[in-house]
Amino acid sequence: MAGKKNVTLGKFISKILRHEPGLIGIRVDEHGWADVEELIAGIQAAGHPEFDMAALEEIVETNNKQRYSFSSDKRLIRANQGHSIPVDVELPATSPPDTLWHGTADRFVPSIMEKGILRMSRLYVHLSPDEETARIVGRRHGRPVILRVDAGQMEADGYVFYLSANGVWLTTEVPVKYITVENNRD
Ligand code: HQG
Repeated sequence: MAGKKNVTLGKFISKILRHEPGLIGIRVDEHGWADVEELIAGIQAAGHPEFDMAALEEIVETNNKQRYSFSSDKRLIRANQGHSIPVDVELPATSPPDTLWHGTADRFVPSIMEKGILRMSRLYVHLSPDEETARIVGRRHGRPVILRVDAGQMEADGYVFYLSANGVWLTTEVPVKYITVENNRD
């Protein structure tokens, strides 16, 4: 079980690795990798003097969504997906299942059904392999609505999909014609 402190530190690490490495004065390379020693030193200096490699390893291993990966020698670390900074985490293009799901909040649906699902501040639109996961994602923003995405037809029409190391499906956009609003049973 990840403790409360680890959840807080995990969120801090996500923010650093996906959005703002400068927050603790470090850099990530073009593939999203940060130097583990620099990350640890930066987090220590940011008010967590007890933070060390063992604590980082525990967070990486117990993270509920497997958000981070070490390089094989454990000298580098990166977020598996979710970036807003422009990095290439070298995801292979992967054939999606026929149907994928996107969880959003009810207030976004009119705009989505006009413009499609856009990547907003992130590098990709995030799609879930099942409705339950999509519902959890949608709930983060408000009253959840589940959108069914015709990924099979999108692929047939030339859209490329990527599967992150932690099971999130990514693509650049989902035009309206591939979206169906599911009945909201929440
Ligand atoms: C919405 C979490 C208006 C979109 C989750 C979403 C996920 C539009 C919000 C990952 C729109 C962006 C990503 C349009 C899209 N008009 N609203 N045309 N197109 N939106 O957080 O997908 O915990 O950037 O529906 O589990 O919610 O961080 O994306 O509601 O995998 O690892 O704009 O974040 O993972 O919100 O979540 P986000 P998301 P982590």
